[in-house]
Amino acid sequence: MVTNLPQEAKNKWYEVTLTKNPQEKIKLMQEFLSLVPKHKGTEKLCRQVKTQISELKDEIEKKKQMKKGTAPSYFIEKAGAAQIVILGATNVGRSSLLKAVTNAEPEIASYPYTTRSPIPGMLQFMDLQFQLIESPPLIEGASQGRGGGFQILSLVRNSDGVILMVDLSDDPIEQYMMIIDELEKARVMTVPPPGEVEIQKRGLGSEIQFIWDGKLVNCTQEEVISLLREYKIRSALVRIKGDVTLEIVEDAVFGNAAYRPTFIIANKLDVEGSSRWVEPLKEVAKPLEVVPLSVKRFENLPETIGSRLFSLLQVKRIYTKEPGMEHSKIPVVVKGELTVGGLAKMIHSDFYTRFKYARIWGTSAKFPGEKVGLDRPLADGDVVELHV
Ligand SMILES: Nc1nc2c(ncn2[C@@H]2O[C@H](COP(=O)(O)OP(=O)(O)OP(=O)(O)O)[C@@H](O)[C@H]2O)c(=O)[nH]1
Ligand SMILES: [Mg+2]
Repeated sequence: MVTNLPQEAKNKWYEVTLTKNPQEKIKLMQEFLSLVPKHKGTEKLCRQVKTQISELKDEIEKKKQMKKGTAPSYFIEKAGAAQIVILGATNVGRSSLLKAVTNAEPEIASYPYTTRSPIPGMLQFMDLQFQLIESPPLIEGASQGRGGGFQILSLVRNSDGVILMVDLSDDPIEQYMMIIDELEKARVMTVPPPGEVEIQKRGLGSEIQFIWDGKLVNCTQEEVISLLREYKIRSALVRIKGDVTLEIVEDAVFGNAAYRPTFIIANKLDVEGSSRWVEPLKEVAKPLEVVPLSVKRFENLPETIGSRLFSLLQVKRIYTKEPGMEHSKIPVVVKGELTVGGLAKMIHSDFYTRFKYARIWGTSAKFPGEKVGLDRPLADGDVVELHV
């Protein structure tokens, strides 16, 4: 269901998108909210806009603090194949996990709120590394800024994935629901959306143009164009990925939600009575994977976490080689799909523009050294020799 906002509200949102000034934006967003009729169909939208208002207020506050030099920063430079945030309520064992699988030495204590700022560590898995970051504990109301919530949630937004950690000895379902709820309010999704829309606004004069990496579901191209017109979007590049409904298009007008691949570690399985929570938690958390374990007792933890992340993020290691030479020992590491053309672009634009052919070895090759073009998809472990 699209929200069916009155045209007045749609016009107001257009004004919101025109201004860059945060104070002005907040004022217009508040005016926008007052124009939105309150019912079930607009609930989610109102929540999202309220979160955006809170985030802007926080941004203004931080800028002030920055001038005074008192702003805490949670930003951590990315390293390794991916940056993963260990997220959870207090005392669930986040520091214990970080210490068990990385080189970091966080403080572990039986009392709550030990970790006050994010702590990074590197997890070695096969010939690559994942960067894990223990986040300070997440509390209810984080999406409204409680307990440093904005900083924690922006840490999550900037990451490539999440390990959501719960404590099996203390109602893990409640912990799980609280965290998912806060993430949702902050427009972070833990399961992939069926479709995505990217709206790139362009200068006046051009029309609405589509790029198709998917299809429209239950709506026509004309309906999409007329919905966008109602929001005064008349010239834009609109990329349709996956299965896109009119609702998803409208969502994109208000700023896209971010998808962060996630799996759950249900810790403290060693505590008596904990195992009774495992099945109910799995049921509630579907389709997220739940890994019940005890950080204290578990052996082979780096391997277990590493392999989970490897498949969750669809990591691929591609080894390049020059003719007549051994392949490189250090792989090019990517997440998601990659073609020979994509690899060439990654290495140097010259390899792409002057590309003649490539030879490949590994699972993607029909036979060792097969000659292929730019479109050939690559798999983990492939060796590629580019010819220009
Ligand atoms: N029984 C049991 N206790 C554990 C396990 N893992 C961690 N703990 C204990 O749980 C307590 C909290 O562990 P931490 O690793 O500090 O937890 P945290 O999530 O980092 O906590 P804060 O940073 O304070 O929010 C400590 O007393 C740990 O020894 C486990 O697998 N089993
Ligand atoms: Mg800790």
